[in-house]
Amino acid sequence: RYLIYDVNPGEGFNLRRDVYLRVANLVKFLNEEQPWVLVLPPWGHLYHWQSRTISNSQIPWAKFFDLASLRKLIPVMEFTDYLKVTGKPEVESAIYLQRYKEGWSGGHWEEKMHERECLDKHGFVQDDDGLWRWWFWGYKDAYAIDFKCMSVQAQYTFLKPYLLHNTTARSVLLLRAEHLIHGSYSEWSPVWWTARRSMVFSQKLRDVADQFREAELNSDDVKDNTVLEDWPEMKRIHGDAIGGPYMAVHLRRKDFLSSHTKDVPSLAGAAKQIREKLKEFDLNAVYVATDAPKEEFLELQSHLSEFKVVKFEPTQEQLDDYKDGGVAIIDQWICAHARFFMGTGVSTFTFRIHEEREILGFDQKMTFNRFCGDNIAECEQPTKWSIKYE
Ligand SMILES: Nc1nc2c(ncn2[C@@H]2O[C@H](COP(=O)(O)OP(=O)(O)OP(=O)(O)O)[C@@H](O)[C@H]2O)c(=O)[nH]1
Ligand SMILES: *[C@@H]1O[C@H](CO)[C@@H](O)[C@H](O)[C@H]1NC(C)=O
Repeated sequence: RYLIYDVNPGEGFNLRRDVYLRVANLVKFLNEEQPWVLVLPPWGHLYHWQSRTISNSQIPWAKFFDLASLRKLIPVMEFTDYLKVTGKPEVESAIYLQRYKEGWSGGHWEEKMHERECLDKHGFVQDDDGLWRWWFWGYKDAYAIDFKCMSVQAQYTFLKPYLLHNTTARSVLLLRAEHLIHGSYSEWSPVWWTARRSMVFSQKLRDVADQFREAELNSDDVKDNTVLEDWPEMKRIHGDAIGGPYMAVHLRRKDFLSSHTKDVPSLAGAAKQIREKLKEFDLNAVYVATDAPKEEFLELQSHLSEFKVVKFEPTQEQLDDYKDGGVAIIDQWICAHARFFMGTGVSTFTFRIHEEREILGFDQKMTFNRFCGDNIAECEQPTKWSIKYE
């Protein structure tokens, strides 16, 4: 049987990666009883998909992740392969997950799910033949035979008996999968980490990032003790990884400048915090991952003129090939290999780097650090280990 899923169009790349873990683990638990395959939803900028070319919006997972590694956790296939294998652009049952209209009754949280009237704009429309049409990531022929809305308040494991016993559909599409929470299998659980470890970046993107590390930052895995092994075999303890002779930062700007003023310093403030750490660890190079426009990067560089300050700048050709997601992954991979890392509080992008460094085996003191806003007295260090839930 096939489980397909989708996430709220408003969610960013890095939160979507966390939703993958929930659905992947659901499929892992389903496979204890019955063979299920997880069908991977094509990547794309869902908000803007109409203004983009189809080839730009239907990005396969293999562009970003190593499918052989994902498959060491559960069987996965791309949506295009699902269409080929099943021979028709059909999903038997589409289930749109939603909240309960009445909220939490009595402030008491319990796991539950019930078929209910639809509360949100879901985009499913029944055609003259009774088939449910939806945008299906731009695969316009696709349809669902059955569609329903389901109020749900549960961790993902709660869907297992439902999928096994309440529905006989061979293919089930779960919409708004971010409604399912990790619950007891959150990031303190080995179940969470095992799935997280399987999300290895694609070889190609890792190679690009590794070449940059070598050419610009004098960093290579053997010297740095960061050789990546097959993830199920890989055993590291904190402090095993040394990292390259550079510091890396994730400096989240753009919307965070107004929405998280306590977490984001001015560029001069950021430079001051970077300088202190470079001196503390006797390093002279810093890698900058940021969503800031070029002028801001240049300004940061000018505040740190006595040091080497670099970032990965894709050529237009590289950007067309790797896409925004690939460039973000290259940034994350380079940050994950630095001797010392400083991120931005509450950014999911930073959390993903923390996790990568945990997997590689860095001392936690070298990972859980963050920028403090200018003149902010209480700026918690080490940064809290926290994942943003729906
Ligand atoms: N390449 C690159 N992109 C970044 C960086 N920081 C943020 N972004 C982009 O900014 C956007 C916001 O972050 P997302 O990846 O969507 O994740 P999110 O869940 O919205 O994360 P936060 O908003 O940071 O909590 C995405 O398009 C990122 O790719 C960075 O350092 N490098
Ligand atoms: C699933 O089936 C069980 C047993 O028949 C029933 O009690 C339950 O309400 C069903 N769940 C949903 C969400 O329909």
